[in-house]
Amino acid sequence: MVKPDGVQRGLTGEIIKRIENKGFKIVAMRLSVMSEERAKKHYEEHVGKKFYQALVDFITSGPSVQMVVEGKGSIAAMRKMNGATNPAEAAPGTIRGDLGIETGRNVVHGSDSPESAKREIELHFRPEEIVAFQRIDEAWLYE
Ligand code: DAT
Ligand code: MG
Repeated sequence: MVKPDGVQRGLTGEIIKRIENKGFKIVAMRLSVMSEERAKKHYEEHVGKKFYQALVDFITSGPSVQMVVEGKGSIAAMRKMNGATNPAEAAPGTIRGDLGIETGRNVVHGSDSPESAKREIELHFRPEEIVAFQRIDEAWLYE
């Protein structure tokens, strides 16, 4: 997901470009302002933490771009491409390392495991919104 700071800063295209250039496939995508109810479900693992309410307020503060990214190893690879949670500690070359400054404005979200990816995909998309298609370059991406 491109978070509201990323959308407001005009970084959506840059982030999509990195995903596409890597060779991954965006099989579902939507721009929307996340409802409070959905945001609370999205971040339910953080209930009770001191930053939880600020996180929910931030993620619902404007449009974000939710995506389903498909490809071999895509969950772990997207986490690496996103970089460390705190942009100050994120390596150069990562989205957060290149494009962010503070933890509470770290530009992107990525699912952290197959289980959370499944949960988050089901939270944000209906099955019919996920589109199966082949990239024309797949023979050159996979051996
Ligand atoms: P990540 O987004 O890298 O998966 P996370 O799941 O631990 O990180 O936390 C979710 C978001 O919550 C994170 O992107 C930014 C915010 N956050 C995490 N730790 C924080 C902290 N110590 N202070 C403020 N915001 C924090
Ligand atoms: Mg997380």
